[in-house]
Amino acid sequence: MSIKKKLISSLLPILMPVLLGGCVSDAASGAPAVLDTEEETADLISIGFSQLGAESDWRSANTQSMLESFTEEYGYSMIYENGQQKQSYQITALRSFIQQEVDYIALAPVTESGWDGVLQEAKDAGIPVILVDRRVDSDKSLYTCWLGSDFELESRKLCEWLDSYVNAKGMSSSDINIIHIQGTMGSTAQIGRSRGLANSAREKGWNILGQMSGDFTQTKGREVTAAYLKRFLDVNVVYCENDNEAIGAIEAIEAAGKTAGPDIDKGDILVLSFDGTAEGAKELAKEGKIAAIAECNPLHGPKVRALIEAIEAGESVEKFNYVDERIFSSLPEVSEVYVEGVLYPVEDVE
Ligand code: GZL
Ligand code: ZN
Repeated sequence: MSIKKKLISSLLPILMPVLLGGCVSDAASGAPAVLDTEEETADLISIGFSQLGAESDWRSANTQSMLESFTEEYGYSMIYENGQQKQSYQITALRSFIQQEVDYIALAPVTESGWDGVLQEAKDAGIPVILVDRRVDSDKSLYTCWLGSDFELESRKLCEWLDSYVNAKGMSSSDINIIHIQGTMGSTAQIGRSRGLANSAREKGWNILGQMSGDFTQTKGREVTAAYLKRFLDVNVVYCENDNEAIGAIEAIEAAGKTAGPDIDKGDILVLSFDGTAEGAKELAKEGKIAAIAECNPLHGPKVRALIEAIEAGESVEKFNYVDERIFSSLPEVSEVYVEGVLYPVEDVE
């Protein structure tokens, strides 16, 4: 129940008798009257959740985590809307939540720009907005807080892994020829994972032969990789911005008669990925067809609920809240990566 509703409902039992001309305490004994109000039917907190789509295994896990974290037994009623990766659908969903006077809005925005108007409407309606997973470029005053990943850190971990692996294989950075399959353009995950690769490639001296969006899907990941393999015969690394693109890329590599594998010094193509959610991708990583995965943790539900509970309790919450994430590989050459002064162990694929 929102703070507003809680206040009214807590005052009601006291005000009601007065309002009805009764008195708050029993005149004879002076003891406070035991108001026989109905057993307080726990008034559920309503939350509208605008999810951006269902494009990937990560997204499905994220949706599942949110839905199972906001059930009646936790005291919530959730309205879930799938935006099908269209911002206009998400904005329509937010407007319907505002119309229904939900207590909270959770928004996983497909891309960062274009939210100022509807976020202002939510603010004017007094409905706190919690951003989940990706961010918006709107003014920070238009949302209560955000929970998600440090996408550029995910990328730096994977790039440090690649740098160590190339050295372990006795190759030089100038031998590295990367095709870069980007995520949904303009999404926070794509922005961070692309910036991380661009900075690392420049610092290490890798070659990026081409980059194009695979929209975080297997189909487009396969199509873009197939097109690039026709154009560039010396590709030896495919950097995919999520598991589903990596699965598609490996299909394209094998369809082209090449090998996705660890022996980059013997003509294999090394595939790198993000998420570590899709079972298929974890299997491929166990086989070494995906060389390393930077984990992207989709299980935001319990953390979003904890944020709302803190807000309900009148506590202040951090504006930006990060989830912890690991790096996985089944290849033995690299046991840890060092990024901005922090050591991250490379964990075996689960
Ligand atoms: C990252 C998330 C990305 C995943 C993709 O937090 O926004 O979107 O990495 C998903 O799998 O489609
Ligand atoms: Zn992440």
